[in-house]
Amino acid sequence: RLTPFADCLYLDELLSQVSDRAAGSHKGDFGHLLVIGGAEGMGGAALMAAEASVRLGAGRVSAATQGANSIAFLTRVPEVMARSVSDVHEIAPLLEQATAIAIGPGLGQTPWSEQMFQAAVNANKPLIIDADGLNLLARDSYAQMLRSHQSADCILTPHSGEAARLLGVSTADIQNNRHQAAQQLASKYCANVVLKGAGTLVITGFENDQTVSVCRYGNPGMASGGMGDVLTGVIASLIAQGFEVDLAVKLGVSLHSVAADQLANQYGERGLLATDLIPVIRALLNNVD
Ligand code: NPW
Ligand code: AMP
Ligand code: MG
Repeated sequence: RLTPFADCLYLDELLSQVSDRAAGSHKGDFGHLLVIGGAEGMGGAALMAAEASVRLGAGRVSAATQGANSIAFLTRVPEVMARSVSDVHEIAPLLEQATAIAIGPGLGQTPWSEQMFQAAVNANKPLIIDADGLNLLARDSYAQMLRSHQSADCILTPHSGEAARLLGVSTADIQNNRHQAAQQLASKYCANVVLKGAGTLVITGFENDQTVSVCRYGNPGMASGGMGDVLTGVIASLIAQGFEVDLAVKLGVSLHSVAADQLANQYGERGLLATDLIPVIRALLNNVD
């Protein structure tokens, strides 16, 4: 059910808040994102998030992944500094240099994933949690850890299945009352929330500064694997490079869905790939037709 009293997101209005880069800018001005994910068999998810983030303008992007996945990063997107990390000691220097962290795409729920999650939360930097990061967060001990260690901005990007696990209800319960579910997530985790799906709901800020928005862009062509992983990379990139969280989240959600609409108009909905969106999102952000 769509929410009748949420503000609609308008891409043009959000883009009007984006300033040009100063002529003398250097990469250090646009942050350093660390993407953590890619357990065996799901390296593509972390790769898509990292590729989207480097294409959206983060000054530097590092990726912490598992096993042989790092070779795929080097061949597909050498701009990303990818490294296989096996424990908290190896990820510590990567966390130290990051200006924002995205954790979850293809992370898995293994002892390795748990170590990565704990280290990311303890770093206390702007943190985007998606996919298996959310599945870990559904455990009480991790929810408690987030509440006690995270004072920097936190953004949760669940689909309805992930939201159901976080709130301990069924997916149908979430779908039947998406607005209430998003509100509950925001208050339970003291986080900004993107409740994905047709009519994505976005809750940003707290108490009197809180806004609730709905994204009317997007289409069922987006119901394909990897779409959410690209969205994570887009939002994380904008945050890492210094956009205010409120703008980064709303703009990221809108850019992602408008790009999907443009591609669906051109080629149809079936067969839309998550990575197809990346150059279109880039052009939209840069205001290039
Ligand atoms: P159903 O089936 O309809 O009853 P999972 P995942 C529900 C990685 N990936 N509206 C759905 O319910 C991710 O990053 C890797 C309503 C089902 O039960 C994660 O780390 C890829 N319900 C990992 O895989 C590409 C919805 O949720 C469940 C819903 C697992 O993530 C793919 C499915 O969710 C993937 O991104 C909606 N909009 N969406 C790669 N190339 O490496 C979902 N559900 O079990 O959390 O599985 O989302 O695939
Ligand atoms: P994920 O399930 O994590 O891969 O994320 C899927 C992405 O595609 C989210 O941004 C959803 O909002 C979007 N999406 C999936 N299905 C639809 C749909 N039917 N209409 C609009 N957006 C959708
Ligand atoms: Mg996902």
